[in-house]
Amino acid sequence: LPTFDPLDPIALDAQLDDEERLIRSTVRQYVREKFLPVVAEHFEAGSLPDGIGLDLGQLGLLGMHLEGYGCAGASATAYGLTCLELEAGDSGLRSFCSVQGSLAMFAIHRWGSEEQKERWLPGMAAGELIGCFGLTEPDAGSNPAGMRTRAKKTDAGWVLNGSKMWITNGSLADVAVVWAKNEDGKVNGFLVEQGTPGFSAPVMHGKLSLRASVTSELVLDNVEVPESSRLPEATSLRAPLSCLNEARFGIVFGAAGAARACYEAALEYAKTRVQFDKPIAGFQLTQAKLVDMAVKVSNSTMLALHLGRMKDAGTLRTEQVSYGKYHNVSAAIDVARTARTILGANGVTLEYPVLRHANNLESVLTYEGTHEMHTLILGQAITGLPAFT
Ligand code: TGC
Ligand code: FAD
Repeated sequence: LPTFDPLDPIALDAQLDDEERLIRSTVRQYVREKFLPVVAEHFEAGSLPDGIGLDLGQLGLLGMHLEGYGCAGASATAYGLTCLELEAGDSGLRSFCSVQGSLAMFAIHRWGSEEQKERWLPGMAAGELIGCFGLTEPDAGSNPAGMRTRAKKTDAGWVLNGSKMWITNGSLADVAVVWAKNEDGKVNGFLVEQGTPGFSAPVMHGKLSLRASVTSELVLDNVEVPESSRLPEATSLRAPLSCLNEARFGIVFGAAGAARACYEAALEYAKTRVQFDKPIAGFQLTQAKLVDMAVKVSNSTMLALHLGRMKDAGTLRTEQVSYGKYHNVSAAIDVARTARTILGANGVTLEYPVLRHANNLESVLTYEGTHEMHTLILGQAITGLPAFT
């Protein structure tokens, strides 16, 4: 029999094919060599390392699950494993990749015109152009149907008015995918280029979570855009919600990565930290914590792989993506907080990754549909009774 691996107790690695292992190892190496040495200083400063977009573009990770237009055309599972490894680095790094590939690029790829795809996607896949996705507003978070941003048709095109909040990569973006209601109350999507008069993207400060990520407002004050900037295939809320589905899928894997990083840090620490003349890993209470973490990490990874296989087979439903986010983000928060206790006082510092991950995961619990929204999506699927209002 193969030997027991404490970092992979139910041998999930054997479930991956050679190509998946190669992508996984490439991303893991990038994160370990290039990103982890600098993440703490960026988390402290509230910034993102320069050149992240180009690095991820060179590795072929941006929009990697999309076909054509310079995208890699990889499997959903390979994309998921990429998210897992990126988020083992930091949720902010995975968020960068999710927003670029699953939200902004997917929106253009799925709902855009041929001209829009050719104009934007190759540069975005290369990381030379950055995108963001503006759905949430100050008064419309969980309920995007309540958005106030408006698009008014004119002879020359459209005029956009409103504001978006909590937009990842907003101030970095060359193009913002902005969702707005037209005069018929239907949701349309618009590609708003940086520098368009009346459009600004001020950075939001003061986050205690996802600090190694840029979060911005989007302000639209009589922004005039041509008809050619409207995503022609997007005619209802279904369009932005379909993009969320893609990003939520990546989070299912990503959360398992953050949890794995915390478990690994706690196991390593517990084996070397001596108190009462023996390593703290030798105490029953510590072992109970380590086992709980190992089981949660492995179960989350197994669930993510299962959903990845379903997505590749074309059978994955939106409720099942909610199931994954519901389980894996909660499990990751439990693991991160338990890991924090094992590291004692060291656990509250940036020397170790555990509190950084625990804090990040508070955002992950809230964005891409709060834990409560996914509870209600599953509640409706299970009972047939909607309980949103
Ligand atoms: P509802 O009537 O249920 O649906 C409207 C239309 O959309 C379709 N639909 C979906 N399609 C694809 N994927 C999904 N997940 C979908 N959910 C719904 C639905 O079939 C319907 O289609 P059609 O053709 O019949 O019109 O809409 P509702 O207004 O009742 O809303 C339901 C609810 C509450 C589940 C939805 O509003 C929701 O998911 N709210 C949460 C909002 C949210 O997740 N926001 C995230 C913003 S982006 C972000 O957070 C980025 S974080 C950065 C990062 O990812 O790293
Ligand atoms: P609210 O919707 O006001 O919810 C507040 C609380 O009420 C939550 O606990 C919620 O679950 C609960 N609640 C609401 N309705 C119900 C109900 N019917 N039943 C029970 N409980 C309910 N958005 C984007 O569009 N693009 C981005 O790139 C983006 N990036 C983000 C990055 C970060 C770091 C963060 C923190 C957020 C980001 N968001 C982004 C916004 C995110 O999607 C929203 O914060 C999220 O959808 C929740 O909206 P809200 O914060 O307005 O909370």
